[in-house]
Amino acid sequence: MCRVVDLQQAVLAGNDLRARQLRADLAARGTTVVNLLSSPGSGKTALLEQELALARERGTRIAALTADLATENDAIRLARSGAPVKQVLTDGLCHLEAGMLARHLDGWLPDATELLFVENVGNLVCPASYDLGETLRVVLASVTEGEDKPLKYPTAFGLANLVVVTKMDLAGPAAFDEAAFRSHVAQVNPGVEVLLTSVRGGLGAGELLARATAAAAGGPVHTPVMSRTGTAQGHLHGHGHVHDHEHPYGHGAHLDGCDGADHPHGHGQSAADRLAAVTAES
Ligand SMILES: Nc1nc2c(ncn2[C@@H]2O[C@H](COP(=O)(O)OP(=O)(O)OP(=O)(O)O)[C@@H](O)[C@H]2O)c(=O)[nH]1
Ligand SMILES: [Zn+2]
Ligand SMILES: [Zn+2]
Ligand SMILES: [Zn+2]
Repeated sequence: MCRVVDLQQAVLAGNDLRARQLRADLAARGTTVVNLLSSPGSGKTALLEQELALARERGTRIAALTADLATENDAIRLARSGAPVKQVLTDGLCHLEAGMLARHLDGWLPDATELLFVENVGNLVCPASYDLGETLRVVLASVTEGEDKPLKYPTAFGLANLVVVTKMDLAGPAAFDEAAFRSHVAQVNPGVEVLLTSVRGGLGAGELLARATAAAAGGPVHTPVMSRTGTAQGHLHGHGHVHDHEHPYGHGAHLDGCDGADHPHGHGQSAADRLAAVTAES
């Protein structure tokens, strides 16, 4: 079991290295990456469709890459904005990695792209552990998912530079408790901004684009507490052992249903956490 944990650490460290390289390469060509994470169906593509269209109207040089397990539906939707769009089929892998992203950008990403939005695979667990060289990591949650999600997925929410609530038009019928949601976000990520949006009715339209544009211009970006207390590489891996070891999808489900044992999703951001993980899993 120790070997498995070590392997997970090694894979994540390898990803970190490639992510740092990618971040530097993209910075050199003037491109800022925004990484969008959420559960399946939270509304990543819908929000992106809206923000891409606005960006095009304003003349912002924007592009989008969307990752999906199996279909090209999202790319077809996003391409209607007229922005360059690329679909990555992950063939069952439930997250993107920095090396994969770099390969897909190579020869595709138009020169002078200011903003690249990356829609990660719909999954709140392991995409959180993979830095993609982004400047802004945005975690979305729709009002129908429940106010407790920040506590159940502390790594995803804890490492976000920005949190976006989607489908606010359904807040009433869903009895969404905004105060509770905000308080849960603040527990795992104090100080992070929570944006309220709806693509039906346009609440918060253009706000994500504005945050991305500001970050691209070198404006201040929220630094999550978790990233400061993370590993030597400067960010935390794995499932965020802030609370009890939560695995909503479970390890078994993840390994069986996802991409097998070659898909480590690290545990343990410190020696103590690593020890706890080994003890718990052996
Ligand atoms: N009422 C309402 N529905 C929305 C809103 N945003 C998205 N939806 C709906 O929610 C469903 C899922 O939206 P998507 O944009 O496909 O979600 P996604 O996060 O991209 O999904 P995956 O790529 O599968 O992870 C669609 O039926 C959308 O029409 C919103 O603001 N209000
Ligand atoms: Zn989508
Ligand atoms: Zn995965
Ligand atoms: Zn795990």
